Amino acid sequence: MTVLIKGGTVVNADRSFRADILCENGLVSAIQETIEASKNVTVVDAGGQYVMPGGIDPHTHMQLPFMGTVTSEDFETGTAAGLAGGTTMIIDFVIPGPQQDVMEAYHQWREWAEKSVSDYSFHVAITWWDDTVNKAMGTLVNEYGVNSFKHFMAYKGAIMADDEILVSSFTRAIELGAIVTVHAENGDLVFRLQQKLFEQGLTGPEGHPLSRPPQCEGEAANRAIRIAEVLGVPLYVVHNSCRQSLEAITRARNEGQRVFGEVLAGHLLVDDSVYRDEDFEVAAAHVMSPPFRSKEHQEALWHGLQSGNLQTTATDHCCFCADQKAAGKDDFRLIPNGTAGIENRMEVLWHHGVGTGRLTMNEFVAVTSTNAAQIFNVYPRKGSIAVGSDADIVVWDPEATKTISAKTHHQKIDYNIFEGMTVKGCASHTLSQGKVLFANGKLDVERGAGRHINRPAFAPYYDALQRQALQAEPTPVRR
Ligand code: DUC
Ligand code: ZN
Ligand code: ZN
Repeated sequence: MTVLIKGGTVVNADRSFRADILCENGLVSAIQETIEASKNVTVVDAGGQYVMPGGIDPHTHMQLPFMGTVTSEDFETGTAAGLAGGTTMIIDFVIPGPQQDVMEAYHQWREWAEKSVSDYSFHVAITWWDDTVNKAMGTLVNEYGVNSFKHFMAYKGAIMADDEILVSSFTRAIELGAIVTVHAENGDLVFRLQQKLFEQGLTGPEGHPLSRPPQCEGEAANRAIRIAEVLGVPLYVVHNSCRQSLEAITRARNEGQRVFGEVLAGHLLVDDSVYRDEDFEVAAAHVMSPPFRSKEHQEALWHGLQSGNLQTTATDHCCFCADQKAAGKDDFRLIPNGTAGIENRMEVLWHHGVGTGRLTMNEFVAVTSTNAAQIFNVYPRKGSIAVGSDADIVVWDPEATKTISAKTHHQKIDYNIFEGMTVKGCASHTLSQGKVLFANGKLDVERGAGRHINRPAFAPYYDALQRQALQAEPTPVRR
């Protein structure tokens, strides 16, 4: 399929310019002020619209077995919903169970993802440690295009990584040229607070945020940052929800440390009053970790994004329907954690970010696509409209308005955390691999058309290796 996107303004992270774009064989083949349409070319009229790199959501959980159930959204429906909102690539997570063989888990997730309709890649979680895990990390980096490893500092008794695991895994990541990521919440504290609140009779979803205060997140973020600092490994902190973790990241960045921070669209726009809703279904629908926070935290997160101390936006798309959330009717600790958002991330960010003047259009592209591509090493194949890049493109209509609702969204979940929000600016067309898969409200996708995207290792971290060598061979004091 050859597609010509005509009449639009190209918006990349670094600049905007008027140009037509030709897409052939899945790639951008030409960008010129005017390209004439030849025969057999599909023309997308982008007059009055912006043409931007397709969104990259670096944090999703499709088809995740979690808390006794499996998310309602799988890789096919989830990537399709992403396309409807302008997102053309996800980075999902392989999460081995405690003691599960890491390679076995990896192959299982790869098989599940084969039905994706757009491109995908995987972070791999390190949930336990022994020599086989150490070896698997090497195999994943050297043979399977994995360059990022995730660590859950919460979920005690399940997938939590304690400090010993963090130190082992971070050390291995340095040798391999991989980046490490953390879900930063102090799992021991959360466990203790959950127990205490439940014993005090607080069994409903309002207990969820109380059991996971911002201090738990700030402590864990700071701990991971300091461990990463000592070992010299680059660190990416996922879903920062509060001032405390943002401050830890900002401090470290000011000290010259290579630390990156992600923020979810939900954490920017939904506040913690939802947990006090009298309808259990509504309150439970918002149970995710870390929880939604007060407006003061939201404001801090916007500032983090504006200042560049937070570089990426994601969704933690992790869908559970009301019947699944009901597992925690009498005990908030059993409500499966997760909310949706892949379809709405870009439009709510545009409306509340670009529409309010908090972000420029170029910054919008940076935080929805380019920065993730650079941090996770798929740039400029992804995250840029350039000759030779993948033709993953969103045509953005800045004048279109839409009211978000679970009744009309494509996400496979019966609730939308942005329900009733009217946004101005949304995707009119989304192209993946040079094919128009979403146009004017309609999806036209092919199961299995998505590809696994290899992400090569980074250049060796020489300074970290040197520092380690110095630590390994300290100079004794002559006495
Ligand atoms: N948080 C969630 O809300 N769901 C999945 C995993 C996570 O960390
Ligand atoms: Zn998480
Ligand atoms: Zn997550």
